[in-house]
Amino acid sequence: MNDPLRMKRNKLLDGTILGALFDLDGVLVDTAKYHYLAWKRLAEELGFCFTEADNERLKGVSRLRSLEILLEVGHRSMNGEEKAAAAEKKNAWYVEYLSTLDTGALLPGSREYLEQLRLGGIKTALGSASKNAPLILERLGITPLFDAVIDGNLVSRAKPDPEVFLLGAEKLALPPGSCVVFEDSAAGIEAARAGGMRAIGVGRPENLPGAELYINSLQDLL
Ligand code: B16
Ligand code: MG
Repeated sequence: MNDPLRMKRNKLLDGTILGALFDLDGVLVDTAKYHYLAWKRLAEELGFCFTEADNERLKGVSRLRSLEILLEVGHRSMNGEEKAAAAEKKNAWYVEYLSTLDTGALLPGSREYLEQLRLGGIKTALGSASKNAPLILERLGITPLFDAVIDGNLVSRAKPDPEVFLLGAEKLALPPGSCVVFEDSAAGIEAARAGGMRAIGVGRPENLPGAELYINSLQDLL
């Protein structure tokens, strides 16, 4: 059958790929809604509205940069100390919301695709900006499906810098050129390419320039 996605999937796992690196939020799990609830609560406390559309700008962005975008939206400013306190407050709320997180938050096909890759001998790593990534993986019961976990605690340069993915490839003991990255943010696709890796966009081509293949979710690759 002439199924273009199936043909691309076969081309993707053509034997040259030895490692797969996954972004977390937006690829494996939908935590954006919890981030949104916590940022909205902070905005309300500061006396302005923060919409879901505004929240789109925070996806894949570091915690501190997210706060700066939120302050831009509300036309507010803070000094460094105030920013640190506000980011900590938001994180405490976010972690509180995560306590309700369960396997239902996994995006379609996440667990199955990770399992399938590992059965096929492909190593897996997480490459996320989130400092809460280990907690989220634990809550979802998918920690054992990763050979390496690189998160916001281990990197100093945010995507589109390739640091997070290069470190992932290094931890997997693989050359970057033998790795593929799954990402839902434009900065993440750019980071993968800058690191010399193949890049698969989870989302629409117009939002994720530079990927070699676009999928709605990992379910498409099963
Ligand atoms: P935290 P990803 C990112 O995760 C989120 O998309 C982004 O909204 C968040 O600000 C960032 O992690 C930092 O998260 O506050 O938990 O350290 O897409 O890189 O997996
Ligand atoms: Mg993401």
